[in-house]
Amino acid sequence: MTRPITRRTILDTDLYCLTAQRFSRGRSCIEVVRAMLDAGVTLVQYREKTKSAREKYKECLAIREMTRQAGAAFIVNDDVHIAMLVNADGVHVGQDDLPVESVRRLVGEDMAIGLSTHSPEQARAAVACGADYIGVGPVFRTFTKEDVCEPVGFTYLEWVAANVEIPFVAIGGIKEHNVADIVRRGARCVAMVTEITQAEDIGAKIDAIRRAMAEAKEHS
Ligand code: TZP
Ligand code: MG
Repeated sequence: MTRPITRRTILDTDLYCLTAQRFSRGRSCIEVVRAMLDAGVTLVQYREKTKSAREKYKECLAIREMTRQAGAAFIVNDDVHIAMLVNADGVHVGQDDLPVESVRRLVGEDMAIGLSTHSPEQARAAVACGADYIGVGPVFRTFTKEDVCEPVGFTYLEWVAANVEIPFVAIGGIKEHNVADIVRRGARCVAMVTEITQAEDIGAKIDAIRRAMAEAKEHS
């Protein structure tokens, strides 16, 4: 399935899938991305915290090609230079990474910039500094991310849904069994790491998550 991929539309999808090779049952992140794309996922982020720059670059080149062929968007976490070198559609940064204004000076006007946020103050600042979308989380407790802050819960998510005019994605501890709660609180796009990378059958897991999301949307 192809869709227009621009700074404005990059989050126009239900599921935002991230890589995490160390939580992938011994599969490479490339194999996992293959399964995600085969299941129809149209937004993938490369997030590999412990690999060398050379390895990350090599894998991002491969995933760029795979996502291009699938018509899916590709976002690189943290590494602005790798995002630029592989012609990614976006780069995602956190509160301790390079400021969005500086990233914008590097990547130019076409690449989307996502920023992780954990509070209304950070959300307001993200909009003011020109982020194209924000991450909202961790909604639930997660053990996937190191040095993660306390869960922000539904309060911040609902505040964002009601008050923030740029697209947002909910993240952190989201699973098939709780994704409906996230959708009912106003999230259209949901990001998951381990629920998908650790699934035995990635395609079946993605189908089940999407069904749960569609059902929750219908009833809210
Ligand atoms: N940012 C906030 S929570 C998180 C990131 C990257 C990790 C989410 O991982 P999981 O396995 O979906 O809880
Ligand atoms: Mg970061």
